[in-house]
Amino acid sequence: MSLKNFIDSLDGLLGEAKQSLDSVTSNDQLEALRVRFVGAKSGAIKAVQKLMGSIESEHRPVAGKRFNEVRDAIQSALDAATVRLGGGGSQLSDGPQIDPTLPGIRPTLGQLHPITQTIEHLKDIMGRLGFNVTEGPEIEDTWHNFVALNIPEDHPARDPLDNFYLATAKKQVHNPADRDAMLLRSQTSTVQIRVMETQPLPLRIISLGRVYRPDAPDATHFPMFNQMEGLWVDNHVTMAQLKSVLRLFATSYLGSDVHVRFRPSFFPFTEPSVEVDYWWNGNWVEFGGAGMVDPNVFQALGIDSEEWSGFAFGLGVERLCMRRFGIVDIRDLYRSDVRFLRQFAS
Ligand code: FA5
Repeated sequence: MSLKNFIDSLDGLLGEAKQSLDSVTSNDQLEALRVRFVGAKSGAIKAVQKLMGSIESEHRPVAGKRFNEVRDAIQSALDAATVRLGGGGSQLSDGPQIDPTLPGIRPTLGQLHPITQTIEHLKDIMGRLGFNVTEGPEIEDTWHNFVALNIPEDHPARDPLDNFYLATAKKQVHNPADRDAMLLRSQTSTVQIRVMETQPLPLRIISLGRVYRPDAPDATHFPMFNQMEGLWVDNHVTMAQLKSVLRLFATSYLGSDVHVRFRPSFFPFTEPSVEVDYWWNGNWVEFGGAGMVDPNVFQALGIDSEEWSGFAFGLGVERLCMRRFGIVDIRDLYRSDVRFLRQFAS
C-alpha cells in the first residue's frame, strides 16, 4: 500500500471517529463506538495497523508516526465523550454519579417522648396559673419522704414492702429528726418540704419528676412513674381555690368538656383531703390526691399555721398523658417501641 493511501485512510478514520463521538448521546452508543474504533480484536484502528506491513520500509517511520497521532486523537475523543456523558474512565467521573434534580431523602429525626411532651405541657399550663417550677432529688431521706409529711414511724406507708429503701446510700443531710435510711422517693410531696424549708412565704410552686413504688405493673400502674406536685401557701388559701385551680388545670389540659369529681379521702399531710377523678371511657379514673396542708406539716417546719394556710396536690403524669393521647396501657409508654412512640409526634 502506498504511503498516501495509508495516510488518507487514517485521516478518514479520524474524521469519522470525531464526527460520531461528538454527536453520541448515550453510553450504549458510546460503547458501540469504542468497540468499532479501538476494539482489541476487530476495531478499525487495529485493521489500519495491520496495513502497515504492506508499506515500503522507507516510508514506515512516517506512517507509524501518523498512525500513533491518529490513534491518540481517537482515544482523546472517546475520553471526552465519556466525560460528557458522565461515565467512568476519567478523573471527573471517578466519584458517585449524582443527579441533582432528584428529590432529597428526608433524614429520620427523633422526637420527644409523650411523657416529656406532657411534662412540658403541664409546666406551661401551671406557669400561666402563676406556679413556679422547682425540683427535688429522687434519692430521699425519711425526713422529707415521711417524717415532715406527718407520716409516723409505724405508718404502713413506710413499710419496706411498699418502698425502695437503699441498702448502701449514706445520709448526706444532718437533721436531728432524720433517720439513716435513704430511699427512692415514693411521692413528689417531698418537694413541698424542701421548698418550705428553703424559700420565703408566700409561695406557689409545682414540681414534676419521677417517683418509685414496688407496685405490680398493670394497665394503670408502673413501678416508676411521674407526679406533678403543686403547693400554694399564703395568708388565706382556701379549699375553694384548690378546687378551682384543679378544675382550671383539667379543662386546660383535657378540654372544656372534661368531667372532674372530688372524693373525700385521707392523706397524713393534708386535712381535709380529696382524691381527684376524671371521666374516661365510661369510668372514673383517679388522677391525683389533694388537700389543705395539715398544720402538723407547718409545725414540723416552724411555720405558724395561724398565719399561713395552703393547699397541695399530687397528680399522676402518666395517667394524664394516657388520657390526652388515648393510650390505654401505661406499660406501652415504657416499652421503648419506636413504632408505638412515633404516633405521638410533638
Ligand atoms: C400521693 O402520692 C400523694 N402524695 C398526692 C398528694 C399530694 C395528696 C399533695 C395530697 C397533697 P397517691 O398515692 O394517690 O397520692 O398518688 C397520686 C397519683 O399518682 C394517683 O392518683 C395516680 O394518678 C398516680 N399513681 C399512683 N401510683 C401509680 C403507679 N404505680 N403508676 C402510675 N401512676 C400512679
